[in-house]
Amino acid sequence: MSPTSENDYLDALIVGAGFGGVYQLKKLREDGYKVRLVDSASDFGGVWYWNRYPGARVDSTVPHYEFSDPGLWKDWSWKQRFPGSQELRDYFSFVDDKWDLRRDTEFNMFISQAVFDEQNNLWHVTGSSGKKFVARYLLLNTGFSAKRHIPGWKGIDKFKGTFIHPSYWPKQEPDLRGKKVAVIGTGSTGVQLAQELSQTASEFVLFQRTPNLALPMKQVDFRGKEQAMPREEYPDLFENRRNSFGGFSFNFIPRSTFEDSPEKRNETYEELWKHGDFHFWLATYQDMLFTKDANKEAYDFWKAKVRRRVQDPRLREILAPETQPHGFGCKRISLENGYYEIFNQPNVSLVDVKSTPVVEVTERGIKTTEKEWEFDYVVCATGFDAVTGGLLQMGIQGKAGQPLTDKWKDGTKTYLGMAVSGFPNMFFIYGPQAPTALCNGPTCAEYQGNFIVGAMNHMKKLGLQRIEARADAEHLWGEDVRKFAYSSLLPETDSWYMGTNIPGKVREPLIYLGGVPNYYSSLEKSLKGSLADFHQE
Ligand code: N01
Repeated sequence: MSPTSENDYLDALIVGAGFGGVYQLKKLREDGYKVRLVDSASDFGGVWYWNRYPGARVDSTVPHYEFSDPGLWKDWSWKQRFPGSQELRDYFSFVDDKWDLRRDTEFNMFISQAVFDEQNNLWHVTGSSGKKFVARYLLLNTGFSAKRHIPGWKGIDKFKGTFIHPSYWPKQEPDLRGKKVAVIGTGSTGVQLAQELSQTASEFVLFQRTPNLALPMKQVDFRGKEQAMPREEYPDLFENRRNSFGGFSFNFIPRSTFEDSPEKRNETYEELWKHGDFHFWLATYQDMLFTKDANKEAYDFWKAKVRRRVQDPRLREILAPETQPHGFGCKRISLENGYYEIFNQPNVSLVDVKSTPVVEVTERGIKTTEKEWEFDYVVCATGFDAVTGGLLQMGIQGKAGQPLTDKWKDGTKTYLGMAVSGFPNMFFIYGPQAPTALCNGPTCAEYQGNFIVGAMNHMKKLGLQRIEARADAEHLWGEDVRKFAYSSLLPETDSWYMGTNIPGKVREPLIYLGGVPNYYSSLEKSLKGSLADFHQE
């Protein structure tokens, strides 16, 4: 491959126009780099561009879920404590105006190939329509849910109604009044959809394989000038994120569950419950995710709360079983608003697909081992090839033409959850082996984005052109990821955290569970140590 002309050359090509991508575009331009941002969507927002299904909303509170730049938050007010997806798209539009992003962005551009040119230390990247880019750095900000998952049921193409994955929800809202609607899947998406669609469809059927141990969201609508907290407290909140396990302003209680008396423990649980948000998950006793007895105690409290909200004893047992179905909080926690009450409505049915699995999709609907259900709409909320799928679908080839799919065929290997040995000048954020989806999008975007910008500045200062994670550093990072994961209860539960939601995918901990403080200090240590954990040329 030949070097490129001055005109075509980019210091960095950024892929993905969500929180990560727009942050890097801003920071790198400020530091004088020639940068281009591309996205397969037709506007900013990343996951919020795609997630426009009824009820889609974030499950982190603001101001946790926004950038820490005072130039933004001083002029932005939210309508709700947990904003909906339209409000998040409005926020991106506001950020675009403030940071002047659009002039360096190309939309409707899916990256289908990226090949590293070892001779010139450049990435040659191909986008849809054959467009070529040549960049020193390839910065992947494709998020953890860029690749949809639809199970391979036969007959999907025969269905006469509408069969849709929720992240392709049409911009023109379909009218579901008087319609028979199914949702398959009870992850965060399925729960949010069920709450909404059960209110409009004439018949609504939810297909559940595993109960979602969802927590009350406790949404708040802000009135007048009201916001989640006074703006003068924002800087402290942003500063403190790095001190909390999940990157929030709250942290685990520094006590174990059974150190408290049953009365005191109940009082504590009630307080956490009342607060809503992720408090019953990430602000609870420090041993809840690590010790079986502690975990069961939390489940029993949850179960008692939920069971009394469901009238039908049969449904109660499917939704909140007497026997704990899996580790509490070991699948990604979802936040609900009236989810359990919908099962008391006459137009709502719940199908337990563990006891009556889906056999096929038919012309008229869904056939389970028990019966054929008829629908006008089937919404397939079966999730994503999460965390790694988005990265692996881009045709990335590193040194000696090695495909990333080949490098990761027996398991994911990264350094700091951001770089891969054999793939120089390539960084990604919000991917595997980082605190992804534990620590939220904007927080990771800033911490990981600052690291990338710091690394690029370091290279520029030394006049170097190639940076690559060392294989030994990568190996040790993998060990650390596994050490933290296996000290917790999470690996015992099937979930996308472990890659088990995709048939054939390697079962492995995909998320760094050392917590944000440990992760943050690893990034700091690497930068302060002049990136000695990377080969530099
Ligand atoms: O996907 P999921 P999601 N037959 O993988 C079921 C974030 N998010 O889109 O649990 C029948 O969680 C599957 O069943 P099981 C958030 O981080 C955030 O809901 O594997 N069912 C499960 O119930 C979240 O965790 C927000 O047994 C099948 C469901 O489909 C992540 O995105 C909103 C099946 C998939 O759940 C992904 O959430 C939305 C089959 N063959 C998403 N295959 C907020 O901010 C799968 N399922 C609130």
